[in-house]
Amino acid sequence: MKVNVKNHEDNGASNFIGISIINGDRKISFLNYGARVCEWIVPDKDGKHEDILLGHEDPTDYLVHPYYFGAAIGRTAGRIRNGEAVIGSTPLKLTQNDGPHHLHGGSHGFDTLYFDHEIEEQEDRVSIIFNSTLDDMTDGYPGNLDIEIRYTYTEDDRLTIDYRITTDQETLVNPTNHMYFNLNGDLKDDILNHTVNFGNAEYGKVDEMVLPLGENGIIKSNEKTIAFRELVESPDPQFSQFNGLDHPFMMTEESVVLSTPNGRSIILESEDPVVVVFTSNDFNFSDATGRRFYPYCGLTLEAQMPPDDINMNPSSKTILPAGGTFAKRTVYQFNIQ
Ligand code: FUC
Repeated sequence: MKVNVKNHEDNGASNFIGISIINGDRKISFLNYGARVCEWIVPDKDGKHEDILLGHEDPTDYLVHPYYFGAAIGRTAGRIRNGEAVIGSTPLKLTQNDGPHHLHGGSHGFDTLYFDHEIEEQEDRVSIIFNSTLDDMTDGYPGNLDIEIRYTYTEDDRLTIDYRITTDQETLVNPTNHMYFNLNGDLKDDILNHTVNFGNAEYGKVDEMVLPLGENGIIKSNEKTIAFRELVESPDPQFSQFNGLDHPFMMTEESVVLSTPNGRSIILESEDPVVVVFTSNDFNFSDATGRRFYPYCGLTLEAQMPPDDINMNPSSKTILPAGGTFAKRTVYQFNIQ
């Protein structure tokens, strides 16, 4: 395996550093800004190599498009109702960056940080270790935070994400990753031809601003694998309200399998209780290099604790005590079938 590091200083984008891992004819690329996964080039069953992630060639695009492409998300993924939460007896007032609500850690979330990086190379694997910090009360969260996000890519095309977060004061932590997959490759078709196996396909119902209602729904399907077309075009008001998905699905097994007719699949392995699936329902824009992003051009598989857990669950595990360390692992395994 080989590693290439590209400093984008030469084109005026002074703070951007791109890192690519080359695994034979496969390649995965990262960016220090937001500790992002930007590109993942893999073959299909006919040996055609294409990118299965949504990303931008010009890193300055990540500054202007608000969709968190490939980014690390934190301190807390998803929305917190009205930006309000109480930990212990301390009321928090978090940045309201999504109407009245708090979304994906606020305006200075992990996606906006320029991470330092280290590279560890071994024979069958490469790790990129991104480190950054957030100051006490940034976006209203107590605690100076140390953030380490370690991506490890192994020869068998397995991307492991290890999160390690420490705080000096009691705070909230619920990180995830916001890669958008399109296994058709190079965005050439939408994700409606993808299928997913969520186990029993129980999901959390949400209101019109994507806040949890505290009730679950079950997707009734004759097949164990559900077609995205069936979900996105469903007359169920839960899905028709967004013309697609923006919902937490319960992890009933330890993995979720995403597949396409071209043989590519991704298996998400996680110990988190939910995976949030967003199907880019409202996308309609082009980036600096003219790449066009359209409705259903990608979907996320965001492994995490439930959104707004702090307000929904009296024993929420999203509270990290002073001096505590949060650690979790999420794995995305690429396969060809
Ligand atoms: C997902 C969704 C949000 C938002 C964002 C870009 O995580 O839950 O609704 O649109 O991505």
